[in-house]
Amino acid sequence: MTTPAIPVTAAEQTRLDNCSRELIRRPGLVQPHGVLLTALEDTWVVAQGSASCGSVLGIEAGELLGRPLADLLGPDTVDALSAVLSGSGGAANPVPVEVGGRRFDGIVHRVDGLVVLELEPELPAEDFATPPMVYAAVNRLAALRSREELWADAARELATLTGFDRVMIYHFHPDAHGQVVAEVRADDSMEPYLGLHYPASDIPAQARELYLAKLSRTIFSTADAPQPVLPESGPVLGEPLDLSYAELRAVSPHHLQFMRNMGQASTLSFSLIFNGELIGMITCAHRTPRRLPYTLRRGLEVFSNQVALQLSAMAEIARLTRDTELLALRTRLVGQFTSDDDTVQSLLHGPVTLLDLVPAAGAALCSDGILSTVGSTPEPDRIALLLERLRAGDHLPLATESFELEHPELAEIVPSVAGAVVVPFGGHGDYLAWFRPEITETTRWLGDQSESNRDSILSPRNSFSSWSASVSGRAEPWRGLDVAAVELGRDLDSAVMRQAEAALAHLGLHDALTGLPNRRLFIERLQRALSGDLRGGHVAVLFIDIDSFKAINDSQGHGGGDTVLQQIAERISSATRASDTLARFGGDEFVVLCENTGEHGARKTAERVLGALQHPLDIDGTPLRVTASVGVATATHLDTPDSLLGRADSAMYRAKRSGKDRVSD
Ligand code: BLA
Repeated sequence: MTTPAIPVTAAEQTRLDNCSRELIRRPGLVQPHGVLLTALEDTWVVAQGSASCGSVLGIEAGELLGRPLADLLGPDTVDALSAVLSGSGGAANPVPVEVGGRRFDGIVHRVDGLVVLELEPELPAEDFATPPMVYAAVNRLAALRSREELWADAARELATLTGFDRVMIYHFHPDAHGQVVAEVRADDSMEPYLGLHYPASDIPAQARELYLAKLSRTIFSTADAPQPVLPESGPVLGEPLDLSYAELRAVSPHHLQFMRNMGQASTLSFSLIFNGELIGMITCAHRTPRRLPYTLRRGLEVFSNQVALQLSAMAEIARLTRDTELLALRTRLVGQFTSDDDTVQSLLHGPVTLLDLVPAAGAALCSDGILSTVGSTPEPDRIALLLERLRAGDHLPLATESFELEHPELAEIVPSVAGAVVVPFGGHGDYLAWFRPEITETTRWLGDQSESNRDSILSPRNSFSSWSASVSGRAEPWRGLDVAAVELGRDLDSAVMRQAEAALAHLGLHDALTGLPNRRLFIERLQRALSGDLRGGHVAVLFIDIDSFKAINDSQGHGGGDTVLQQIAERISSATRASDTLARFGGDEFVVLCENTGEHGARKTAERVLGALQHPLDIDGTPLRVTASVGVATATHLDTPDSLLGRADSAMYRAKRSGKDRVSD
C-alpha cells in the first residue's frame, strides 16, 4: 500500500535499469596510483599484475608473472602478508612493504582462489589525522540526540579528519532516490548542494549492493586512465578478477564522467548500513586528487559505522514512539466506540476522532448503512459511488496518494480529493474513509532532471545547479497511517464481534419481550440465594399470574398482548426493590426473588405489586384494567429452588380460587 514519494519517470527507470546492468565488480581495471598483483595461494607465485607496475614499481608486470612474490618483496614480508591472511596473532592490514627503495602500504585479501596484494604508495603520516583524533570524534558523536545534529556534526568532523574540500551526507528515501542532508564546503565559491534531491540512478542498485559488502571506496583521480590487470583472466576461474573487496578497483566510466561533470577529481565515500540495508552514504570530494592512508580510512569506517548505528537507534526510537501513540489513539477510539451506542458520535465527534488517528481534510463513516462525514469530504453520494466501484474492483482496503495516477477510472468520481484511505469494518458493508486534497510538491533536484541536460540517456547530467520540479495530482503521503487505519478497522471488527457475543449471551439468560431475566437466570440466582450464608427465613419468592390473561390477549389482537405484558412488567418492576430479582417465566407468569427479607416484607412487596396494577394500563390511548393473583412463599433451610417455587405456585392458585386480585401464602 505504499507508493514512492516522487514518481519515477520512464526515462529515469530506463536509465536505472541500464546502469544497474554494468558489471562494476569485475571491470578488469584498477586505479593507476597503485599496483595490484595476484598470487597462487599455496606457492605465492605471481599470477597477474596490473599494468601500473611499470610506473609505480619501476618493473613491468610481465617481468613479475610466474615468479615467487618473495623475489620482489623478500621472504619476511611474504610471511607478514600470510599472517594477515591467517589472522595469526591478530595480524591485520596494512603490511609495510618496500620495493626498490619505495615504501608502500601492502593490503592483502583472498578472492577467486587467489591471494590479492595491493600496494599503495605510503603517505607521510604527519600530514594526516591521527587515530586519537578519530577516537575523539567518535566519542563526541555519541553524545548527540537528534539526527539533524548527527548529520551536521558528522559532516563537520569528517571535513576536519579528511581534509577533503566538500563532505556530504546522503539520506536514501524509501524509493531509493537520495537527498543531501548535511554538507561542509571548503569555501563559498563551491556551489551548495545541501537539501537537494538526486535520482536513484546516480547510485544504481548494483553499486549499492557492492557498498553493502565494502564500507569505503577511494576514487583517487578522475583524470588518470585506469590500468588493466594482466592477463585479464585469472588462472583459477578463467575470468576477470572479482575486485569487490579491492582498494584499487577502477570505478565505472559513467560515474567518472559524473564526477568530472561535478568538478570532482577525487572522492572517498563511506556506506551507512543498518540491518543489512544501505540507509545512506557519506561522500568526501576534492577538487584535486587526494587520498588518505589506508589506516585512517579504516578508522573512518568505524566512525561511519557509529553514525549509522546512531541514526538507526534514533529511527527505531521515533518509530516505537509513534507506534505507541497510534496504539493509544486506536485504543481510545475503540473504547469510545464500545461505550457509546451512537457510533457516529463515538468515532466522528468524540474526544478522540478518526481525524486524530489519521490526519486528513475530512473523514467519513458508514455505520449500519448510514453515511456521516466530518471535515471536508466529497459529497455523500460520490463517496457511496466510490465505495461501490472499490468493492466491484476488489480494491478494499484502499490507500492511495493519487487517484489520478493509481486509479484514473475513479479519479472523476471524487475530483475534489487526490488521496484516500478506505477501510471496511463490521462485515456488513460499513466502512471508514479519510480524504486528502491535492498538494503541489516541489522538489529541488541536484541538476536539471530533463533529458536536455544529458548527452545521452546513459550520460550523467551536465549541470548540477539546483533545479526545481513540481509534482501535482498527489496528496500528502500517508506514511504508514494507512496501516494504522486498517488496524483500527480490525479493532472495530473485534469490538463489533464482542458486542454481538455479549448480546447473544444476554439473550440466553433474558426474556426477549421484556428484557427481564428468564427462568434459567432466575433459578441460578435463587440457587445462589438459598445456598448463601443467610439461608432460610430470609429468602422469599412471589409467584404472580395475571388474572384472565387469555381473555385480555384475545381482546387485544395481534401484538397487543405483547404491549400489555411489557407494561405489566414495568409496573411490577416499579413495585420491587432494587435488590429483588424480577423474572418472566413465559406467558403471563412473573416471579420475584426477595432476598434478605422475612415473611412480612415479602407480603408487603406482593401488596405493592397489586397496588401498582390499580391504575388501568394505557394501550394506545385505551385504558385497560388488569389484576393479578400473587402467591408468597418464604424459604426454610430445607428448600430447593423447585420446592420453594412449588409452594409459591400453590399459594398463587389459592389466591385465584379465593377470588383473584389478591395475595395468598
Ligand atoms: C557511484 N554515484 C556513485 C557514488 C556516488 C554517486 C557518491 C559512489 C562513488 C563515489 O564515492 O564517488 C553519486 N556523488 C553522487 C551524488 C553526489 C555526489 C548524487 O557527489 C551529489 C552531490 N551515475 C550516473 C549515471 C550512471 C551512474 C547516468 O549519473 C549510470 C549509467 C552510475 N554511479 C554510477 C555507478 C556507480 C556510481 C555505476 C558505482 C561506481 C563504482 O563504485 O564503480
